[in-house]
Amino acid sequence: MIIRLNKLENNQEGVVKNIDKSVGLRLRLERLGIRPGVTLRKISDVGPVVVAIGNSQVALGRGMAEYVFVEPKQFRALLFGNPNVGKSVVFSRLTGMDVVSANYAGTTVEYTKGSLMVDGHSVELIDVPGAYTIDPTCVAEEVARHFYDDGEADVLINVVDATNLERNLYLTLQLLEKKVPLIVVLNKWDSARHKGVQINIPQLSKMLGVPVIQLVAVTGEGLKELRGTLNKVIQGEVVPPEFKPITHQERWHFIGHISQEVQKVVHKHPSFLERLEIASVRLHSGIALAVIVLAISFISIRVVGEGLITYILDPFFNHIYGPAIRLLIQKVFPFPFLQHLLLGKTPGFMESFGVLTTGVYIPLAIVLPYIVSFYFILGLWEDIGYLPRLAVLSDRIMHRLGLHGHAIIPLILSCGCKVPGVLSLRLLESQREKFLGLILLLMAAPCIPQTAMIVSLLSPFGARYVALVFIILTGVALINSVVLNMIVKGKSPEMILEIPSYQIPHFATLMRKLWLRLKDFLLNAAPIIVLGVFVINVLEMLGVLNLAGSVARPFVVTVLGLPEETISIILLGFLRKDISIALLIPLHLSVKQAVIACIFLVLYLPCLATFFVALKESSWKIVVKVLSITITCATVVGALLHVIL
Ligand SMILES: Nc1nc2c(ncn2[C@@H]2O[C@H](COP(=O)(O)OP(=O)(O)OP(=O)(O)O)[C@@H](O)[C@H]2O)c(=O)[nH]1
Ligand SMILES: [Mg+2]
Repeated sequence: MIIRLNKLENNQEGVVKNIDKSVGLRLRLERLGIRPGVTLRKISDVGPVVVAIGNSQVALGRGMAEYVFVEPKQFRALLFGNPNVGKSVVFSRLTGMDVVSANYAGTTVEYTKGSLMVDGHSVELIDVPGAYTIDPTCVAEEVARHFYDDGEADVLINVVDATNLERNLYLTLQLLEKKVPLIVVLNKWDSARHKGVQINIPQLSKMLGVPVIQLVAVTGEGLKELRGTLNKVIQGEVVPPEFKPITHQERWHFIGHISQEVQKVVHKHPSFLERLEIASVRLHSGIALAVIVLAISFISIRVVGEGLITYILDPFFNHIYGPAIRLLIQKVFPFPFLQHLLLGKTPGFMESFGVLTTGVYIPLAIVLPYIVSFYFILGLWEDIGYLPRLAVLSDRIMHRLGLHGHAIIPLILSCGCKVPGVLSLRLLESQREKFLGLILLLMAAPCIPQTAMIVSLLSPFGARYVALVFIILTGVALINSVVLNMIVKGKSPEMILEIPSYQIPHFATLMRKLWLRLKDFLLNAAPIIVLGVFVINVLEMLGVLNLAGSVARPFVVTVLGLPEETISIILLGFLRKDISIALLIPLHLSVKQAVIACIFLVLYLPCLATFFVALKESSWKIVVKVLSITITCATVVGALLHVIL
């Protein structure tokens, strides 16, 4: 946006773009330093407009200022802090934008930009990925370093975990060296109170030479003060810190001194949660708890998902939506071709393949209930802080697969959707681990829409067949990873992982996160399902599916023992794997064929979205390698099952 100079706010900076007046005026202004490309700050406009350029000030008549066009520079604030201190919650609170937060390090691996208004000034806020230091040791820290270096920040907001002052201050001291106004925010003040941690804020502020604020980001307590301080920085009332660079040793020394001076920890008896924290990472109690957690998750996902389908969605679709939509379409479009396209051939919601019947029913009545239940449970464990503990427990098994325990997080996320799963592979350090992690999550973890479809296809034959598919998938993925770990060169690094304290989840934050993930499904995935049903319908009407069938016949029919109609489904599965499994329903496969088809469709290729994310996160070479492995595995397993079952 380009505006006239006199329209710039006081104290706001702008870059001169153009001077639109006679050459004479332009030359005069240019001599005073006002020329295109120069950054100036407007100081006042009581009489003439006064601007500061570098160290000098220039006053120019209001009429003259009308002809100088500037692009206002947005005030830029960066949220820096260690992983898992609550930066994303602070970001959501300030900008009103929703970003995912969770109680483990590395939730944010990409930065997010948002904006907010502070007393009439527009501020751009960036949620920088968590970093322990600005000397990068992983991808997230490299992104943080990039923001530290680029010199565009007007203020740094350092979010600090108040329960962990010493460890967090290392980054704070590094940020102080940047000589950009800094606000230190002591977040999780509620947990600090609980744990008996007392911090003398005025003293800390004096020792660091910057404003320090206490905050409970999840409830918003202290947010007003943060905005107030931000406003002071905008008004130029907060000077950049004068802090001379010090060495690594000196930094730790200074931190020791600070915490001695400002922090007091009152001894409290270990709470129930603290005792649970210890039990969760010990061998026997840990495994017992993990079994309980997994059982609770599994049962609740199933009960909630099935409950929603049986008691709410199925009755709604069968008794209200179905009759209404059929009546409407038959009245409005009396053309058989269109009716076929929109409503399909048969009345059954799963078999008709009409855009408005099956196309709407699959995403909303079959997949959505499981998305709701899965992400609710996942969000709960995420916010309680259970996942890093599962990482500790699974470390030994994961080592057999060439990974360390932390890889359990991408794997669990992939059970919801592979896209965030692949993104969180950034948590892993070496290329080798990323490669092994990618293969493992592609093979072992069908996403929740796929799982929902497998359940709905196989449950009529009995729950044991659903279990069989998952046991085979897990077995194949494990064997494959063990073998790859032996073949692929290199060693995986040891695990260093921060384990956060358990905390009682904040219900509103939890629900916001659930809504964010549901919205993502409804806006991004559901329309593709509808589109997929449409494309399949058209291809079928044009006879393309039959043609494709005859080409791949020997492979599908002879090797996998599947009927010819599945060929087109396999070809289309790349678009959306969940509909590809739904497409099997009208074929009335035998139970053996259904099991083989499900396993083959899960294993052979990832869906299009996952494919592109994997490509972005790694390289062509790696993706091609990974896909050749998954296709080979799918074929071998399919063929073996055809012979064995
Ligand atoms: N008790 C308490 N919990 C908080 C507070 N602020 C954030 N949390 C929780 O702390 C956890 C981490 O929050 P995030 O916002 O994901 O942290 P982050 O700094 O963005 O973490 P990364 O993206 O991993 O660097 C979440 O479970 C939050 O609900 C707070 O003020 N009090
Ligand atoms: Mg974050």
